[in-house]
Amino acid sequence: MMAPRGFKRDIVTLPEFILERQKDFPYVKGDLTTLLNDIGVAAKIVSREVRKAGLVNILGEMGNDNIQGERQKKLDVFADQQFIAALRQGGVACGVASEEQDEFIAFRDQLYLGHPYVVAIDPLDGSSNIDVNVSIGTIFSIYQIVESGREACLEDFLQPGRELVAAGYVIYGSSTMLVFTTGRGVNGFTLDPSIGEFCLSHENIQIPESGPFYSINEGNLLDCSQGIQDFVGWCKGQGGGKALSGRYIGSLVADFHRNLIKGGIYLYPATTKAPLGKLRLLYECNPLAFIVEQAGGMASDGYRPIMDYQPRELHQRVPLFIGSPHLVQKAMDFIHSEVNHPLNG
Ligand code: FDP
Repeated sequence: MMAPRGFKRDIVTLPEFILERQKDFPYVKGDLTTLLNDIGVAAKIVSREVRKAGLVNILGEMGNDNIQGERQKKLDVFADQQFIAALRQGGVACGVASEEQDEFIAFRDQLYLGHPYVVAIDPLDGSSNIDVNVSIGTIFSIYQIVESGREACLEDFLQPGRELVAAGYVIYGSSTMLVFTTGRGVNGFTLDPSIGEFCLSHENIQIPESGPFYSINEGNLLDCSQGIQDFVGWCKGQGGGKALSGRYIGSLVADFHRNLIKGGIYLYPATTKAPLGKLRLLYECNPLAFIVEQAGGMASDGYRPIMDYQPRELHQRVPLFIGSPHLVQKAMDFIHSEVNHPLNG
């Protein structure tokens, strides 16, 4: 139906936005559009469950451990199932790797052969915060398969971040937001519960060059290298500079989102107990690195860009320094100035 003359609606929904941008990707004939919409629908279903979690007594542990050795919460399992089902039903992805699953899943039905995408997903990040009503999130990344016309295999998932076609996250916070990039800037959509649609609310997000926040689990600091300890000291104003504010929610998506909008750095460095840090390259670091670079920021392991890693395994971990370029560079300067670091020899 035509809109009346002179009438201009002031909202743009996620499907409208994606459709409008489809012309940026003529080679995929709308498949990416379908895929992003499928993720958007699953996100709405998960958001609905997160919102009523306390009411329907869905909270609590399921009793089994995932591959990371963490206790799975019921909502993790629910979110995992929802996203996998949405991707399978959508018929555009030929496989999915989930942080909650040991192995990737290849959709083997004939229907999926020839479909060009695989998806890596962390269905519910920050799960230790579920029971205490703190923001949690979903992180997703989309790759084209390496060789078309066959079923998904491991090499399709083990591609460097530079090969990402799209990545995004959903934050279930004071409102539910979906933020994504297809390599042409970063846009954010807020779920309007009254119409059940993600509406464009943050167009072309740019991270500030520097910012007021540093985010680290300081409980680990004494297990970190001297360079990291010195950098955190610098963040606190040691050396005479202005102190930053410490903010650490303990939900990566929420900490990342705040710093993306307001400026800051999030770091999860190597520690003596976790020499590769805690966060996963495929499910967490690569997608957020793609987003932050698209927004003008930086993501590094302290030495090289996260996006340049050649992944070796699905659940690989990597140290992460991500956020405003000035602050990430500063962290790297401290790390590089450390004399006894094994990589500085
Ligand atoms: P969680 O274990 O609750 O799922 O990678 C997962 C993650 O949360 C991140 O969301 C979060 O930033 C980090 O771990 C918190 O780890 P610490 O408790 O070690 O700080």
